[in-house]
Amino acid sequence: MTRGMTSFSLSKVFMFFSAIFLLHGLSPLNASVTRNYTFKVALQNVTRLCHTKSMVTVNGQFPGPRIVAREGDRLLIKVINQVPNNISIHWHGIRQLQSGWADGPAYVTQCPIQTGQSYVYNFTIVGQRGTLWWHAHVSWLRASLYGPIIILPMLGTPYPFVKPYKEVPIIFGEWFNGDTEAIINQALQTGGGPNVSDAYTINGLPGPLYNCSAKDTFKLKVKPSKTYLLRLINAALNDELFFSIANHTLTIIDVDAVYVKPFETQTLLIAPGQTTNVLLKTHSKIPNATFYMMARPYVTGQGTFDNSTVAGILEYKDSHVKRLPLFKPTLPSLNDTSFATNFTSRLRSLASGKYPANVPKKIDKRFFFTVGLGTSPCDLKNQTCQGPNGTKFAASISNISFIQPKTALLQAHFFGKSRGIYSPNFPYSPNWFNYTGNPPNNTMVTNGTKLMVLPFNTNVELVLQDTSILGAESHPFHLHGFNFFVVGRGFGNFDMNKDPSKFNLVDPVERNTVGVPSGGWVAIRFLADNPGVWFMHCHLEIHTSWGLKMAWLVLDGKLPNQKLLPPPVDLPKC
Ligand SMILES: *[C@@H]1O[C@H](CO)[C@@H](O)[C@H](O)[C@H]1NC(C)=O
Ligand SMILES: *[C@@H]1O[C@H](CO)[C@@H](O)[C@H](O)[C@H]1NC(C)=O
Ligand SMILES: *[C@@H]1O[C@H](CO)[C@@H](O)[C@H](O)[C@H]1NC(C)=O
Ligand SMILES: *[C@@H]1O[C@H](CO)[C@@H](O)[C@H](O)[C@H]1NC(C)=O
Ligand SMILES: *[C@@H]1O[C@H](CO)[C@@H](O)[C@H](O)[C@H]1NC(C)=O
Ligand SMILES: *[C@@H]1O[C@H](CO)[C@@H](O)[C@H](O)[C@H]1NC(C)=O
Ligand SMILES: *[C@@H]1O[C@H](CO)[C@@H](O)[C@H](O)[C@H]1NC(C)=O
Ligand SMILES: *[C@@H]1O[C@H](CO)[C@@H](O)[C@H](O)[C@H]1NC(C)=O
Ligand SMILES: *[C@@H]1O[C@H](CO)[C@@H](O)[C@H](O)[C@H]1NC(C)=O
Ligand SMILES: *[C@@H]1O[C@H](CO)[C@@H](O)[C@H](O)[C@H]1NC(C)=O
Ligand SMILES: *[C@@H]1O[C@H](CO)[C@@H](O)[C@H](O)[C@H]1NC(C)=O
Ligand SMILES: *[C@@H]1O[C@H](CO)[C@@H](O)[C@H](O)[C@H]1NC(C)=O
Ligand SMILES: [Cu+2]
Repeated sequence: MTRGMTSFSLSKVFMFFSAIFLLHGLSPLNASVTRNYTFKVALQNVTRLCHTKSMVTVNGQFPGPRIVAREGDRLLIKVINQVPNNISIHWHGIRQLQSGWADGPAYVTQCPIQTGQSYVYNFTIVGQRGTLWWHAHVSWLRASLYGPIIILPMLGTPYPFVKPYKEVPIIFGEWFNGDTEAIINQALQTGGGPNVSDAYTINGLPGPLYNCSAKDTFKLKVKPSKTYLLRLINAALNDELFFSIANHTLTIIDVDAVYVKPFETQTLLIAPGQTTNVLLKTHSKIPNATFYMMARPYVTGQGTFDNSTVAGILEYKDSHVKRLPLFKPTLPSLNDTSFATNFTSRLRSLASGKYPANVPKKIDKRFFFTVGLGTSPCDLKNQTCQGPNGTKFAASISNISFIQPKTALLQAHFFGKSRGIYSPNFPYSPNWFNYTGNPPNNTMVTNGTKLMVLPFNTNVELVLQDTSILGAESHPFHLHGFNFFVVGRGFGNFDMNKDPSKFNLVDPVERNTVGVPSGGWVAIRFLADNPGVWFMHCHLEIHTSWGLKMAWLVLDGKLPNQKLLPPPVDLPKC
């Protein structure tokens, strides 16, 4: 069965937008089947804010098609590259147990799919239910190549909350009037910060608060006294977002495809890479009003950013009055760290008998990594670079800015050809300095392609410490191949004598992307039970581009089901 809408023209895509994004009658999906999708990566002209540009899309759709599956299903997704760019797709948050070849980050688990070539991503969904998403994982192509992955519980397994009347994916993105590949290439060449986006989008639509955009507004038409499940995804390149719907309360029930203890809030925070499922209970009487849903960024860094606001409209069907008053939500200020801290601290695993929180209790290896921005020397011949003091911006983990290899790390590992590709010596911790104190004199980073090697089934504790070298900043950190438990977080420098006693080992939130607090630290734990090479990076795309990334190499276990399988025959070549 091939889903997707390859034959639709784009105008039809717009017309049917709200229709295709309402998930009607999903319950007939069978249990544990193989679901086949075809993703044709092709150029498509798309117009927003009165700017038309040729964009890289999947099946001509922007945002891309949604994948709908049940826990336990196998997915076979054939990606066919019909654009000039190299392509690879990452299935963000999917565990990829024993299927590391299907994870997708370019030059980490695979060489990219070249023009005219194809690759079948082949993996099963194990022990996850909720919302994840897929996106390109090469250069900045995820600006337009992204879409939802909707994972329903196994057939006959109910949600641990009221059955929703309807389910609606809401995917946030960033629209640039310019070509994002040109923007990142120029930034990397000059060493300066990249141009910021021109709009945020909800399901690809910027909405009425931008010039020339009112017709491109996401509308959610609801009935009274119903519960809607909104599946929120932040696919923005570089911005964490606050989100709120006027006059409506949201109940958070799942993040990153793991159930959480439900709690109510007017506003939520969602970082790039994160997903959040919320219940929206509509008013019992049809209100004579319409309501904006709005999102705008949460920003802690020093650089310029897109401070605009995207809006969609929540409207009740069959409202009596024609011209209805419109209510707007109140969003936190752009730098409201106290809201961010408060909201984040309320996220707790459901930790029930059926959905336990299997937090590693006995730790085998402890790591302490710093994360943050720095500088590298200018390599322009006649000009000064546009980073701080004529340098280039760089970013690093433990002062090592990652150099992308020319072939995939996983292949190099599997075939025993790591020499000259990577070295297995990522440090356990960096040299000490006052991470969040006055910046050190030397802001220059080192660089390399270093991996941290873990024996199979290592219980890992990792503290990620933000630095203030070029100013403190929140970094949404994403680990491939695993979920982790967020056992602790705090501000200032992590104190290894005092802070661990405050760790939550009972019901910490389990997820795949976590914000390292601005000027603070976060402690995570995971069990390294998945053999392969697993990328870990900041999900602010510009920080990844500047080198804020590294990879773990998890070795095979002894049993047959603990080993990385040989690569598929169609694995792309570099
Ligand atoms: C999907 O493809 C696989 C392998 O090509 C095939 O065995 C299976 O029947 C297909 N499933 C559907 C639902 O078409
Ligand atoms: C996009 O627009 C350009 C200029 O009008 C046109 O040449 C091209 O064929 C269009 N591409 C697609 C995929 O429709
Ligand atoms: C998908 O992977 C499974 C497990 O390795 C394998 O048995 C199956 O043949 C693969 N399917 C395709 C179409 O490659
Ligand atoms: C929406 O909220 C505003 C401010 O809190 C309030 O004044 C207004 O009456 C509410 N409107 C509806 C229709 O609930
Ligand atoms: C909305 O307006 C209609 C007609 O004016 C009225 O009958 C209805 O009670 C109003 N609803 C609310 C919630 O005020
Ligand atoms: C957004 O930034 C622009 C340019 O820096 C500034 O003029 C404007 O006031 C800002 N808007 C908001 C809502 O902060
Ligand atoms: C947040 O920004 C406002 C101005 O928009 C400023 O007055 C305030 O000091 C800032 N707060 C923090 C914590 O940076
Ligand atoms: C945190 O949020 C809760 C619930 O909204 C609120 O009651 C509490 O006052 C907040 N605390 C802080 C420090 O903002
Ligand atoms: C650098 O400057 C020299 C002399 O002005 C010029 O000949 C050369 O082309 C310049 N090189 C670059 C890379 O701009
Ligand atoms: C840039 O130079 C100024 C003045 O020399 C200095 O105060 C500042 O720390 C430097 N910044 C960086 C990032 O090196
Ligand atoms: C680190 O810097 C902070 C802020 O300047 C300061 O309060 C703290 O005492 C310093 N810590 C150490 C161990 O030097
Ligand atoms: C940093 O530079 C300042 C001023 O030049 C100097 O006083 C200080 O000793 C330097 N610190 C280190 C650690 O080199
Ligand atoms: Cu970052």
